Amino acid sequence: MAVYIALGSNLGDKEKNLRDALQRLQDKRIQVLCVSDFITTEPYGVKDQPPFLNGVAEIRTDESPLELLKILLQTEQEMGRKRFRRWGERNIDLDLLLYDEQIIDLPELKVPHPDMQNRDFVLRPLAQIAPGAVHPIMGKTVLELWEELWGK
Ligand code: PH2
Ligand code: MG
Ligand code: MG
Repeated sequence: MAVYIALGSNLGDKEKNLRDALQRLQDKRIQVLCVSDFITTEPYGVKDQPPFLNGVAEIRTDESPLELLKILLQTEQEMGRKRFRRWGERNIDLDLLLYDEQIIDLPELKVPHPDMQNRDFVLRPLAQIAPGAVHPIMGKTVLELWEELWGK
């Protein structure tokens, strides 16, 4: 079983925010198995905002995908996240990318993350720690998706 989450921050002490989030997840019985390098990335989508620090982590948990989503959102709230605008600046963002090879299509949760194949700031760190992880809808590995994004 392999579950991957994305971490991002572009407000405040970004590295501290990512590390704080990982610690808070561990305090909630979520085992952090592996963490990618943190990379500085240009804002994607909404461009008039500060650069991001991004990374991904492999975690292990007994929580269901929906329970895990709740924990991720709760952790963002605990850390005082404010929502200024969609795709805008935030001190912490925790997104569920892959949950084994499950496909979930609910209004509140889509897994795999519906835009992950278009995001270098997700695929690059994910390819570092899980190049062979499979995207269950596209039927491709993370490494293949990353190479395709770069071939575009
Ligand atoms: N998150 C977004 C929108 N744009 N750009 C970068 N570089 N990194 C992010 O984490 C990010 C983004 C919405 O979640
Ligand atoms: Mg996000
Ligand atoms: Mg999010």
